[in-house]
Amino acid sequence: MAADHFRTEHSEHLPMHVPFDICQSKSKSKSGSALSLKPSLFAKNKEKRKEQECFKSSEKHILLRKGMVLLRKYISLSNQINIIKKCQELGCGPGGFYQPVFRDGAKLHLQMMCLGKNWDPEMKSYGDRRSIDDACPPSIPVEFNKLVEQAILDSQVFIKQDQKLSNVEDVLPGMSPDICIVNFYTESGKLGLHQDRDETPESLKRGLPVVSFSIGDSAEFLYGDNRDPDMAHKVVLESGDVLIFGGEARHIFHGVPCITRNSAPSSLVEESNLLPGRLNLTFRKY
Ligand SMILES: O=C(O)CCC(=O)C(=O)O
Repeated sequence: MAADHFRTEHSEHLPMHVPFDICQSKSKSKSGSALSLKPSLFAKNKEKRKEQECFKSSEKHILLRKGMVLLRKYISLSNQINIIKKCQELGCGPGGFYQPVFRDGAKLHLQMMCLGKNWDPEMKSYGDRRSIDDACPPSIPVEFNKLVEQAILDSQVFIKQDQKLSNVEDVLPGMSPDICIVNFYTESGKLGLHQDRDETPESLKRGLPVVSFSIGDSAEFLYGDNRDPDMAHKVVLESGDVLIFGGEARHIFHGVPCITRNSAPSSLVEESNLLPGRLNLTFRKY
């Protein structure tokens, strides 16, 4: 991520680093001061019907542009819950979630945690430890990597069939990630348009894809060829969606202008206790 376009909020105080828990505590959710109420059977059935209709009426895989694929509802509910639980556990431990603050007091409008390698938003570079507390980033869980690799393979099969291509690796190369940035957006979270360009020159030159998981509330996702949001295309990313951009699309400008309140599947919220907001994991190869 290139950092200078994210800073929009100023504070005179230096932040204290307290671990951020992406899930509501169980006692709270049971005690009536819950942030989300248990969905009714009617609401649950409505959600299921909506999901089925969505699969019937629209394509599950969408080619947004050359090298850019959206796999709708790709991550199963149980895998989404497992990902939330793992991110909660890692996020509350050493190297867990924090809100990045720049030297001038500007803040990112999200909570961030790095896996594999630390990405420093101020320096726009990767390293082994982060400056706020010298913590090493946790490793990427093996099951996350497996899902990423499978999503790329499925996208390649889709592109091959859709575009009648013989060498799909030229359009969307394979990738085994060694870094992941996990973002948690509260309902007011956002991220300005930027390019992901801090990986190694080789990784960028080869167009090794960025793979992004969306879990929780939906988000508007903007993408385009420059930093101007008015020129950008928009797609809504929903819980369970996987977005992949590699090859020619690796250098697109992209960002998240807003989160849609109360749009997470109620069964996901009920079973995971995820706070209102959106969990996003973006995987790359350093
Ligand atoms: O939240 C998203 O969908 C995008 C995240 C992103 O652009 C990044 O981490 O570089």
